[in-house]
Amino acid sequence: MEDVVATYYFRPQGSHAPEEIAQAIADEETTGTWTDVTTRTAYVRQLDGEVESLEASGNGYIAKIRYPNEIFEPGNIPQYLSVIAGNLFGLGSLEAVRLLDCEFPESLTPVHGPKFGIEGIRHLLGTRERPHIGTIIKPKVGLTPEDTAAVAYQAAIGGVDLIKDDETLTDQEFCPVRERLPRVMERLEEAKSETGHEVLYAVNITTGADRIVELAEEMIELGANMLMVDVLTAGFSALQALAGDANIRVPIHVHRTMHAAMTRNQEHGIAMRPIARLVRMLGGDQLHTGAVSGKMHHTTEEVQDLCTLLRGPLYGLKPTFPVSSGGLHPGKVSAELSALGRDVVLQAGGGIHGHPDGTAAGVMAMRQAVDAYMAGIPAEEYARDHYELERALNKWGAR
Ligand code: CAP
Ligand code: MG
Repeated sequence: MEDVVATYYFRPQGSHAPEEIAQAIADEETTGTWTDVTTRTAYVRQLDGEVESLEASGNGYIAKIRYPNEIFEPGNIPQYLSVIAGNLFGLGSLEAVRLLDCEFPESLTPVHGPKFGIEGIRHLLGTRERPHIGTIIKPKVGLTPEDTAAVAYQAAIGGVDLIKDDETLTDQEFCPVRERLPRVMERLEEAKSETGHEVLYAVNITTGADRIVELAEEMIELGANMLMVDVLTAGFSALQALAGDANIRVPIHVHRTMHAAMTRNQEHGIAMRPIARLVRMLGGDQLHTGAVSGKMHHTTEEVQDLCTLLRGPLYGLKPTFPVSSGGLHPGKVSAELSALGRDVVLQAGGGIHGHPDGTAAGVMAMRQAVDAYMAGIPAEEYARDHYELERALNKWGAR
């Protein structure tokens, strides 16, 4: 059976030789420890990790480590992570180490993947190829269920495809989810009777592992047409349980809050790439990838690479819809689409609700910016006869 190959960047501590360090990672994550032990018998050594390649890179080195297939329990993602992203990060002989990627063979790839994926979501909304527009209810927290629903209604009549809770809004006293959800769905139905458009509302069900599936099923009973989960704070197992549940037949929007604690430092931590790979394997229908022109720290290449990973071939799994988000507004649409292509969700919170003429106008301005891009017309030129876009560009600029 094919093995698992993990790629690490590392910088040795002091005078440790890179070969020694790479082997120390391989040993620590398979059959070794800091010293030799008499109990590491010949048959156990068949499970040794192996340094497949090692080369100098920047201030450090890049090593590919091959982990035998047999040390992974098929489908047990927490255990996978305990191997590929476990004790190695604490080794004193390392000054810094970053997990850059990890490729799992098909035998270790949980079968489900996204239930809907890009085509499935496009089918739900009746869109063929244009980018989707998403918004996040803002302010992040504090609105009552009624006011949340009113904001959702405004976004829906403006032409949005997706509305989501923000990553910190769940089931607080000021906005109980069992009151918020039905009110939002009611207002979306009202908007649909006026526009004819379906709108997805990703209700944030991030909660403890002991209740998340039950809560998800209850939300679907209450009319939810999409779920949202903060995958790093809830845990990969939460996503695996939701996506693997046959009773959950709505798309899952995956937020990645807390990722920057691991992904931001280019020398130490876990790159977004292995996280994105796991989210797609585990069934995330949409995943935040960052924005090439937004407020968060990203490089264009990094975001493009994530989109390629999420949309490209992976053991026949459906593609995950990349979500470009974080500081976006209509003036940034062209930069995002030029870099990421059309199979992307452009998601804006402040860039929609901060429009001078309100939420609906903000969505219209985003849609007009997308239409301009699709027609090959510069946004500033298109704005001359598209009022909402003109007002947005006047406020935030055209890039
Ligand atoms: C964006 C957002 C998203 C970020 C997350 C926020 O709001 O709702 O959580 O996009 O970052 O709370 O900042 P704005 P990332 O549109 O108002 O910036 O997508 O990089 O995970
Ligand atoms: Mg947010």
